[in-house]
Amino acid sequence: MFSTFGTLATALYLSLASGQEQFLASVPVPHGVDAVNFTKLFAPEHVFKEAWAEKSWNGLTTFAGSTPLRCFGSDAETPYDVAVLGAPFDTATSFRPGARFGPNGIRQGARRLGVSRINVPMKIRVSDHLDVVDCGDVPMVFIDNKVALRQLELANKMVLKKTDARSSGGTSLAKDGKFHPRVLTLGGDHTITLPLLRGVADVYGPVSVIHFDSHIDTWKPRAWEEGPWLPGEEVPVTHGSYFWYAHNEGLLAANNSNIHVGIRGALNSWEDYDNDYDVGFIISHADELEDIGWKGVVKKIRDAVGDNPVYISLDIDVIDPGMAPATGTPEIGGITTREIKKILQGLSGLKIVGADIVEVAPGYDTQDEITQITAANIGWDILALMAKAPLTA
Ligand SMILES: [Mn+2]
Repeated sequence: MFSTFGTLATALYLSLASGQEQFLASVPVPHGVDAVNFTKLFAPEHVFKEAWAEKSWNGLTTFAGSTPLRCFGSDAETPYDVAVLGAPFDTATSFRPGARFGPNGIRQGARRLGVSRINVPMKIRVSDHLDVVDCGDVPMVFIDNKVALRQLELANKMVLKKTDARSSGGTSLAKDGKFHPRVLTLGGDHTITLPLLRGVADVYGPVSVIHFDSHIDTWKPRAWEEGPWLPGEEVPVTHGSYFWYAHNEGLLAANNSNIHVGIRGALNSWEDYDNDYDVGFIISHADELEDIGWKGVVKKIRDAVGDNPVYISLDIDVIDPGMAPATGTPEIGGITTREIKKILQGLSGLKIVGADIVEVAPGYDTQDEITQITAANIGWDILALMAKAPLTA
């Protein structure tokens, strides 16, 4: 009933707006509703609030129907618990670019989800616990990666230094003893995780990272002597080396308390794994799901991170390219969407201080937006995990 009503109302609204008032007379009015009510219902104070107006295909597309906010402008003082940030950046990628369009692709994939709808497997309604807002995309320049990553770092830190909307009481995990908002970032290529980790480590100290990916991303950058850069110049970070930098900056928790899940990418040498261990990770390979199942993988993750503050970083290429083809560096033999949901459910209770979903490149997606829908659902599940566990010590 609502959709017929909505379509009719839209036609009437448009006709009113264009001054074709005589059109009104020719349109049959649904019983009990007159034309005056239509214009009333379209008043700005109703448009984004009334149930009939919040159809998944109309209105302003934010992540899972979260509240749109000018977080760095006129709404900077508004409190909230979780900020969704878009990071439209793909100029440090090694193969197919396109992830700069990821944030809006993931929002598009999230149109049927809602922060105020019940996540059935997670058994929770996020909005009962958290005020989630969508801050839109952080401006990131495309001509200088250092500047772009710095822009994201500053935006993320601006959000993190705020006080949250619904402090849960108890002792905060944060070093300053206060409760701060959490950030769910929509990438963007994976390089963005470095500036984001700088933000959370600033607030909580070194964090345990649960890294879902088909690649380890801990590669040691080649020395400048081997590269094209000028003597003395810092070797630029890429979407394959940001964890190496994060470790060197002291952002990661101690060895063995960070974990890669879903790994299957090729290596240049077995020494890459020695280096990976030195950066602080243990590995759960994608094949392991066949041997120990999702429960075994969950156990391995929980054993690794313990009670530490946890940051989740998920490269969409962890999912099999049959289910998530739209990404820069696809690898076959990945995790299914059902498996990732079970693994995420298994992380219930962990203190998730922040998260990102990266490497979604909508240009390579199928017309039915399968990758964007997958990424969006993973983000929705991560919000559920945040809602389940307040950041108390
Ligand atoms: Mn990857």
